[in-house]
Amino acid sequence: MIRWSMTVSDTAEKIKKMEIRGAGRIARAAVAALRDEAERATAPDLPAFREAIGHAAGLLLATRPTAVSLPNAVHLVMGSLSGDIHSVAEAKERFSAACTRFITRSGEAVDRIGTIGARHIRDGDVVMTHCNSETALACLLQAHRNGTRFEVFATEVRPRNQGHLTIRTLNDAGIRTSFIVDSAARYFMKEVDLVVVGADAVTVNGAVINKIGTSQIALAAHESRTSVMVAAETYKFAPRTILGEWIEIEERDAAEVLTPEVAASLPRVRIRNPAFDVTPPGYIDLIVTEEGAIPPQMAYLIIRDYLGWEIGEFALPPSGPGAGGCP
Ligand code: RI2
Repeated sequence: MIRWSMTVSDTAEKIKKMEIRGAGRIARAAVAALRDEAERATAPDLPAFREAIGHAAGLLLATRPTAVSLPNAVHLVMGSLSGDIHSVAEAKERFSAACTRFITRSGEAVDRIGTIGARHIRDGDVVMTHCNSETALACLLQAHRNGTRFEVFATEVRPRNQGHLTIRTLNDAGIRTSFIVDSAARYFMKEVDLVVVGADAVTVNGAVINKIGTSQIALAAHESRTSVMVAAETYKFAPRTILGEWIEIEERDAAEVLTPEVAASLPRVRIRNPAFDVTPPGYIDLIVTEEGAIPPQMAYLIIRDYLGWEIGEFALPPSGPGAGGCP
């Protein structure tokens, strides 16, 4: 089978420019690029191989700061290069297998979330979605395949208009859809039974970081007692938040919002363009993961039981007398 191979720098550039976008796709593309890089590598020995892959991983990690699927995926596959390895050939084999495993599992996770999430969509429901999440869409598409009759309100998603991708998918699947500007979300919320969105990151307290505007929609849903369901693979949960680290919210180029010419004519106006916002756990009813649906308050368990230690993002301090901790 011929596999399309892209260099790490090509992939990094495409992620930065959002030609490759969506938290899950970014993670899979980064891992696929690392796998290709490893297969092509001509490093003379193991330290040189590890260094080359580490450097490539660094380039990918520097592309977009918010979606933790990216560092989680990279750390997960980089873990396969630690421990006893005796040759470059063995390292390549282990690394390639780890990358393929991640890509396969990531795809399977989306399917399983679709199956579970679809069960929360009932006949006659009106569903609102925001941005373009393949995981959220998996729930809608599966519900449609199950024969559930429902309709969707999809937002435009300024400034990058990812809503256009969403309505294309919904249209092609034959799902009745209304396309609305972002600011119409509250106006229509009284007609909506369920909000379904994806996630770029989930913190230890169950807050969800997703496309800018998600928290306003969740607030409007909360006000009108509409349920909010988040579709998120376990590798979107952020172990580092256990250690008190914050998730950085990416602020993108002002040119996405106003053309440079218009911006230049408004010297006293500052353009702000955050790509994501934070929805507090109190506005979320359910997070559907491939391990099952959980209330946001259970985010810690997902990190502890399915993710954190495997990724190795946090090491427990050594135990025993005199070994760190409080005096
Ligand atoms: P899936 C996207 O970010 C959106 O915020 C979307 O909700 C989220 O990633 C999750 O997407 P962006 O890349 O992984 O458009 O579910 O900034 O596809």
